[in-house]
Amino acid sequence: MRIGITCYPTYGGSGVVATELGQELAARGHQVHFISYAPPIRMNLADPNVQFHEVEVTTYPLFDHPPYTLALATRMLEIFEAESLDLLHVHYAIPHSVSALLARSMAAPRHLPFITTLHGTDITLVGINREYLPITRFAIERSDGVTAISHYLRRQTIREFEIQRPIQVIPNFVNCDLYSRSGDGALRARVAPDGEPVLMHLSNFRPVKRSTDAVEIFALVRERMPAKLVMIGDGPDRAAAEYLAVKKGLQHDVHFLGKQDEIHRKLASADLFLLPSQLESFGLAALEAMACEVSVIATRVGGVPEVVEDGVDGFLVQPGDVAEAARHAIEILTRADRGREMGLRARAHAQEKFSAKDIIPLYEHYYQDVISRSRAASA
Ligand code: GMT
Repeated sequence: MRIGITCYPTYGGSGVVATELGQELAARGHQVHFISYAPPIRMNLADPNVQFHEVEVTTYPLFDHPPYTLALATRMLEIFEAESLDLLHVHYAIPHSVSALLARSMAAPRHLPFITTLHGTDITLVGINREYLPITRFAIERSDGVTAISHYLRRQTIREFEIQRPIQVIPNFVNCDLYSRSGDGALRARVAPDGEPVLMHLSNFRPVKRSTDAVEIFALVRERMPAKLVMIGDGPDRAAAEYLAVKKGLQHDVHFLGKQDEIHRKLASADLFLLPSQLESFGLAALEAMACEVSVIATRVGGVPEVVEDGVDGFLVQPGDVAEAARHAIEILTRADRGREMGLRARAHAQEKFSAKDIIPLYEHYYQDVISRSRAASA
């Protein structure tokens, strides 16, 4: 198939899922065309089946807000014509589904079906603001196919948006060959030279991630045992988290690495992963950690219980309950095996339910289904 994929190219879960989906599809012989304003992070431009098409937004003094949605729709149509795309797959409803809807209308009577994948904040935060709700609902209703990355998000979309159409749940996935314990241990050797346990947090440091809670949890752990915390990523709350680490006198134990590539290598150095978010529709970073045999302490919110099984892969706590999270962390890290058995179970769970090799065919079938339904509807 020839597939156009649009996503946010920045540091965020939806862009990561879209990019890794594109690469997995390319590895299976499909032609994949990314259409966005910048090459997505984690994109492998060396793959001959992957191409990137930049959307340039012309600006003019009259435009306080350059019309990206329109430029994107135009570029989608151009790529459809130039590359004979079979379909468009847009990740994150706002504004990508609206651009795809416009592109499909402009392409008619030729077929340009589009699929919208909902990731979370497009529904739970952004979408429920009244100014975006009607147009987002319209574009979701008019999509040729809609998927959600968890059952929680599907339910939430139906409830908040009063959506009538079917929404298929296709969960996020992880490449278990790449994400494994066999990543190099260079990071561990650097941050924990005396063999201290390593806790890790990875996010875009937006307020919804409660990244400062990771520092609070670590501070309670550190009161009881030697340990190190690695904070990966960047975003609005990074400065607050750094300040908190200094305030607690932990600046030598907490390492802020900023944005990183080769995440699988970093995660493989961890003993425990912390995801203390206020809300997660899925929690992709937790799944990636699990694949690297790292047990997880996360919050019991949104779609997280669909990913992290409480007491099996790690533990779930209420958002903000740093004391309970720290209690679990200390319990795991003081076990004779320092949580290795739990980490192994976490990987087995990731392999069994969320392995890329099982999830990518679900997308392929869904694409075929959408293409045939769209052709049948206009025959
Ligand atoms: O969480 C973010 O700030 C990023 C956001 C995104 O769309 O990039 O993440 C959402 O999509 C991820 C990939 O599907 C999910 O793993 C995250 O749980 C989800 N975030 C929220 O629901 C807050």
